[in-house]
Amino acid sequence: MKLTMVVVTVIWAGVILSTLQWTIIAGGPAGVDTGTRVVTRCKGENLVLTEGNADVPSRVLVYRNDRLVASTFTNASRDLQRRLFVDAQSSVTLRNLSTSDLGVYRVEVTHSDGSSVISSMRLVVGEPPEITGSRLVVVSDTSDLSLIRLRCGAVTFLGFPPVSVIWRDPVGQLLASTGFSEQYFTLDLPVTLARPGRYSCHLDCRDPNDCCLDNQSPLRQWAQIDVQIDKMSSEDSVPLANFSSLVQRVKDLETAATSQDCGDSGVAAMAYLVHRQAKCDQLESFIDRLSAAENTIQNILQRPSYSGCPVDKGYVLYNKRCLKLYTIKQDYQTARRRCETDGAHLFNLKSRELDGPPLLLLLDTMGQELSSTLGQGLWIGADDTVTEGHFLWSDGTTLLRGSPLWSTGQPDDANGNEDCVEVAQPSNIVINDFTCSVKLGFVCQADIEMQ
Ligand SMILES: [Ca+2]
Ligand SMILES: [Ca+2]
Repeated sequence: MKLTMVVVTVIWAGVILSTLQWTIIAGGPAGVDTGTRVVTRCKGENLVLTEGNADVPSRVLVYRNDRLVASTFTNASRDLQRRLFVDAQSSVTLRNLSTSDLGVYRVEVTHSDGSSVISSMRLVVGEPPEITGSRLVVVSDTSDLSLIRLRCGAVTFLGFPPVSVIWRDPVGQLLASTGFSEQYFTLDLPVTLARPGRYSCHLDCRDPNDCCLDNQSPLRQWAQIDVQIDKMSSEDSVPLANFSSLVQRVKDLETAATSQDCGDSGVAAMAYLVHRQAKCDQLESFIDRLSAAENTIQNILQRPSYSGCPVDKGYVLYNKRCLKLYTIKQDYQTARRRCETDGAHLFNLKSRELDGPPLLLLLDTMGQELSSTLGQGLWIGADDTVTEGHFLWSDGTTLLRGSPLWSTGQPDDANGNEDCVEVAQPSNIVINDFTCSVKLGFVCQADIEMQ
């Protein structure tokens, strides 16, 4: 499933990176083909293939995948019947789009003066996701003592472009899903890091270009679950939710232990003493557990929050890294300043093992992938602009020339003009020194406090 998602998002990345506009350039008598543009619409929408012009009599031919499907003189037939219209003003409209409509459309408009315009577009038809029931549900799975797994779904079809699920923790921090299996997006919370309280999930479809989902769709609503966290794992653990009932229990035991209910006979007195001893032992055990529960509560109250990830600026926590991807390409210095405006810095990718997975998760979530070509990667926060050959990370620490992160033969300071560092993924994640003035996408990182 993961592989399928990656493949689909890669295709989609290609689509959104293409110009969505439909460019027409009037040509000479022979006509000019202006190249194929990609246009995306959602299923059920209408698409104007060409605007008409009532003032200039013209003849229109419409082709799909090089087959003539309609013209000024003939109505569309077969699957395009009563949906593809060429009207008297020579405008061409395709209504109520279905997924089978995707393909390359070419429209040839020949005017009465002999001039003509040829334009073509590749139509991509998006589809909304589908779920079981009318809205998302979220459930928790605590079968693993060290991990709370929240599951959000059930998504029977991810849609195209595929949606993902984003999570909100009890303090409003946004978290990316950590997986997807059996129709559910998952969020794994290590018990030691999780916060008790309300977690929510919803389909991550903030940009209308990202998925085909109506703004009013109930699928957009947050699904919520209250998570209680039991910090103790032994058999004597005391769920915090039971804290008040535990206090009551101790009070009851104290009352019982101090009551003076001596029987008349020796046997009764002995039975009373045994019973009382048992009660006292039980009381002690409960007091121990009560004090352990108090300590746990203190620890939770004193725990520093992993605050500082500026959610309001679009940063999201990926595996303990607070990151944001900028797809609009900038030269290195502009990218650096952009991050700084956010109170962040260019991403310090110091460890392939620790920083690589959050980077790939960020890209996957954004429907992007890391370029396999050096020179087309993403700017990260390292450069040798101060002293040639001495690379520094944006936090001032040294990036060694012998670091295993470098691609083979790098850094090479090609043409004596490569002082900034990009990340790419020919097979493994690698870094390369590159020309700072080249415009690349980039990743910003905000420093956050983890416990
Ligand atoms: Ca250099
Ligand atoms: Ca280089």
